[in-house]
Amino acid sequence: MDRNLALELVRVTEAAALASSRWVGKGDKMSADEAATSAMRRALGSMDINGTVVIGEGEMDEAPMLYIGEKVGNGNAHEVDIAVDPLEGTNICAKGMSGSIATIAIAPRGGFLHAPDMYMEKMAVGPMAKGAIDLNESPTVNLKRIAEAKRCQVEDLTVVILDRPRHDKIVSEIRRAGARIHLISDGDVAPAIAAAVTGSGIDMLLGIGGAPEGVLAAAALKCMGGDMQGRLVFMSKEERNRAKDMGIDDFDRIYTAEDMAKGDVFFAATGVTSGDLLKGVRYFAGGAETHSIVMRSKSRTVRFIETQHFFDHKPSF
Ligand code: VTB
Repeated sequence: MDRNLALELVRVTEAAALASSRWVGKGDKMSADEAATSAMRRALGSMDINGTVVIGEGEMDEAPMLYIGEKVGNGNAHEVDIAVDPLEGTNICAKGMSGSIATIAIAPRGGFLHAPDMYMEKMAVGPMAKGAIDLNESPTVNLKRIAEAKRCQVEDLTVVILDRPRHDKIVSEIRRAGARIHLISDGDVAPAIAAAVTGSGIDMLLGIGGAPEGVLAAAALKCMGGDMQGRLVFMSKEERNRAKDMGIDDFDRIYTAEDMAKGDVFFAATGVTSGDLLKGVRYFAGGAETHSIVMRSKSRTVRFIETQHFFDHKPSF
């Protein structure tokens, strides 16, 4: 795929971030998500791709735009899978809390795991700990292996976990093991990526979150040479049946980043509210500044891009 797709992807996430950032702290997560989704859909329309949304805003009858199966792009050239979360962390945005981002990833057709909208048990680390993780082992064992791989002490490690009752047991175990914990209210894609950014202060994402968000994180970690494992968590027979309908038959399978994002993968994200990975949108008279990350698995190139937008010369957000 054309390497310039990466820079076009930043335009897509910048548009979504600029549109949704007008809703920061307004207490209206639906409007924030709609703003991000329509801006992303508009920006995708001019891309030189023949894209099919495989991770999106929901099924066709649930979402007006960027629904699973929707065709996006101008239809030229590359036939690709598209995975989007136009506003990852709608609650965070609506409350003006940290860590909401606009995200997109593309892969060759058939490259993404078509994760159903259900939970996934996730473990994500950066390149230094690649090969050291195993979802079949306890958090204590994994922390020891990660510390050994990163040539540090367990006590030096920081683990990001969604602040949910389902994580009480692993939180207690991690505290007993001696590692530090950063509990987040929402948004586990950005911290998973931050685990692969040297100096981020984050070493691992652990716990149960959304499976679609897991595929997006896997795409990013593949681009960065990080490591990730995911295992679907079925909360009902209906969810098992839905997964089966999507071609998933091994319900206990551990998916690696490569399993979830195959081929030449691109990933981009733009900060909406500042967090562990990216700065949020900051306004100035007549414009705004955005902070994005964009990368490609083939080159392993990771770019952080600060962009100044001047609304007199482009659509205002
Ligand atoms: C997870 C997480 C997401 O929503 O899906 C979470 O992966 C929902 O978890 O990043 P609960 O059902 O326990 O609320 C996010 O935090 C935001 O979409």
